[in-house]
Amino acid sequence: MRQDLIEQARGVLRRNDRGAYTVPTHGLYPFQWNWDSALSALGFSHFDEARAWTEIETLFAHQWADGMVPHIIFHQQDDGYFPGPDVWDTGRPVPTSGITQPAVAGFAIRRIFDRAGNRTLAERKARALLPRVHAWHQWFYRDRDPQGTGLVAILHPWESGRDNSVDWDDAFDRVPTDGVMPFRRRDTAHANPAHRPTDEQYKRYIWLVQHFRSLGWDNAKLHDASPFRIVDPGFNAILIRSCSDLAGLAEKLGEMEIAEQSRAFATRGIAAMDTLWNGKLGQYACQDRALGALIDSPSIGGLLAAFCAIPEHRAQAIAERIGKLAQSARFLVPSHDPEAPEFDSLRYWRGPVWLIVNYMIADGLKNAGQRAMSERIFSDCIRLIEESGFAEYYDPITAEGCGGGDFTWTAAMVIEILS
Ligand code: 9YW
Repeated sequence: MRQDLIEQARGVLRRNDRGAYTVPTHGLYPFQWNWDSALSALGFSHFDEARAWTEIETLFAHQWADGMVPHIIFHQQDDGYFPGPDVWDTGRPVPTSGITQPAVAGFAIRRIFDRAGNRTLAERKARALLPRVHAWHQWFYRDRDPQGTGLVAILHPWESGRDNSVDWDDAFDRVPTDGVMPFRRRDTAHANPAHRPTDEQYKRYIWLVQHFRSLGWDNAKLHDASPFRIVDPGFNAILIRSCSDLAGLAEKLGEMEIAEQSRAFATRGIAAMDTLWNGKLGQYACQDRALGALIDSPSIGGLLAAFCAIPEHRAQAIAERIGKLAQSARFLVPSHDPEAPEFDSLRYWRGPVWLIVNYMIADGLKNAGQRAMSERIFSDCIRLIEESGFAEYYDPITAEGCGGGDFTWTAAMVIEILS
């Protein structure tokens, strides 16, 4: 059974492999996505280490001069996705988007390095990637935390990877829609519109893209010029974890300057995370940086905080909080609290379960000694696969598979969990 699932998952990765990068799924997402690639590399690393390194190398081959690593790389022409390269208009030789995504690459290369069978290859690849990943982290703390708070802001919901989370609703109301060019969505031709973000949200996504484009994609300007500036605990936890993993890797490779600076980012970040603790919700929560206030939204972003080394009592509180969610969700971890009025079991990031986020939460809880909850989450991932295959995401109550099928990072997580 277990070997069977691993074989099936490998098949998904092979089918979505375009040679030097993988697409998240055929049709809906025909390009390379940033955090998809880094997490998918974990899956490849169990049966083809060279291919795993290539996945991340291709991503970093498209890093911008300022250190930013874009969220989409448009390797080839495909009209099946909106917004395409013409809308972004970032002026890159191989077109890319102009925003970023969660910084999982540092974590991924450390994990692939640590367990690599081919040590010579791993050392060569890691040594070459190390300064590039570090430059991305430096970019984050320079351009997305200009006040030096220790925490970075996202400027677009797509950066979080949790496109239509309830977390953004209030802040999104302040994003205008006037002057948005007329457009035709493509996602709703591939997936059920009732499971996707709304047209109103899409107008605001595009308004922000047009606004940043009008500023010449100059990252030194975008932070202060964006009406949407959110400090997401999940996003920051991923960056912090990657900084501390990169510090360990740099030490092993004798790159002491990178090690020291990465360690300093992580230490400062972990201390600052506590400003996002929302006692009322019993979990971390987003902060609206434009208003300077915490957002009362019980989403998975606040639980993903467990991916970095938060204090033990906080990790325990997160495990308890997830235990409460299990009273109304059959499958952990719903992306929004099922008891909250905005919960929608099928609509993308407003309720469904995503295996990649589950994996990161469970990994963090395991490190924090919360073994029982960690194992429960890992086993729910496999139960979902057994019931509904390799979907993009799942209804936490019925286990229905939603969005795109044959999904790369879902398959990668199965290999990672079962291997
Ligand atoms: C979109 C590819 C991406 C993920 C994101 C997810 C979705 C793309 O798909 O966004 O156009 O909505 O929200 O996290 O990287 O799998």
